[in-house]
Amino acid sequence: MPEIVDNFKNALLSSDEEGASAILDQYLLKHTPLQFVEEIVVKTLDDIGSGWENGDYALSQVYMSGRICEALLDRALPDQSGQRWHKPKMAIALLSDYHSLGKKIVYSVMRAGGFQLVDYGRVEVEELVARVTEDRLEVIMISVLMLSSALQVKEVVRRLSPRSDNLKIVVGGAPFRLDRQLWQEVGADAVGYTASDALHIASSLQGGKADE
Ligand code: B12
Repeated sequence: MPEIVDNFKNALLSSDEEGASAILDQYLLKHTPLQFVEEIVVKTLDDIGSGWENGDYALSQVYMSGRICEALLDRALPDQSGQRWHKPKMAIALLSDYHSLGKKIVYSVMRAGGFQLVDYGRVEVEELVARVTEDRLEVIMISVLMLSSALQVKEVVRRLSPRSDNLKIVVGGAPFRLDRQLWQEVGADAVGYTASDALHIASSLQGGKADE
């Protein structure tokens, strides 16, 4: 494991937010915030999650690690970009899950990349289907971290399919990273494994111009 990942992990496990923050600042001298997310945060939290599963760490350490990463990324990821792409008409949601960090990151990265999208927050199937239909979305991005939540996408697809021909359902989150066929099994149109994948997918589905 590279030294920085090791140091970052130790800072998180000992709830040392100041130490973790100093590592972020040092990293940003030579890298982008998105690289920090993808090279350091996701790897470290994955590792802490496996450690918890093996009984090496307490749930409180997992919890504090998530909270510290959230605070750091609120500071590091820009939410603004001068111009916004209003097409495709898009929203992002966390489906039936309390693991909010992935959605938060994808939302910030999409905004920083110039896309306009609505944040539905945490929703259950019923509310998601209603909002997507009402807003006449062209793309819904769904983030999950629990396998049980990933399987709920099936129900979302089943209920939305007869209603909108133009809708694309894009999924992402750990269960899809771990099982590379799962997105097809739940009937999604596309999957992303990183926040930058979300940008590429949105660009490939885009038909309009920046208009703000
Ligand atoms: C931090 C964490 C928590 C924190 C969450 C804090 C928060 N505000 O998010 C807390 C402590 C609250 C928590 C609680 C629980 N957790 Co937890 N947690 C984790 C952990 C360690 C890291 C998750 C994380 O934030 N990763 C970092 C983010 C940035 O990664 P990400 O979500 O994958 O997102 C990236 C990509 O996937 C992608 N992406 C994400 N979404 C989308 C969407 C689209 C459209 C696209 C294109 C891309 C994309 O972009 C992101 C950036 O690159 C994982 C371990 C793991 N391997 O994932 C376990 C894990 C997810 N948790 C697990 C469990 C079991 C739980 C609990 C049930 C524990 C318990 N017994 O209470 C609860 C349940 C909460 C609930 N009901 O939802 C299990 C799930 C197992 C399973 N099979 O489903 C895991 C996998 C741990 C494990 N190895 O067992 N957890």
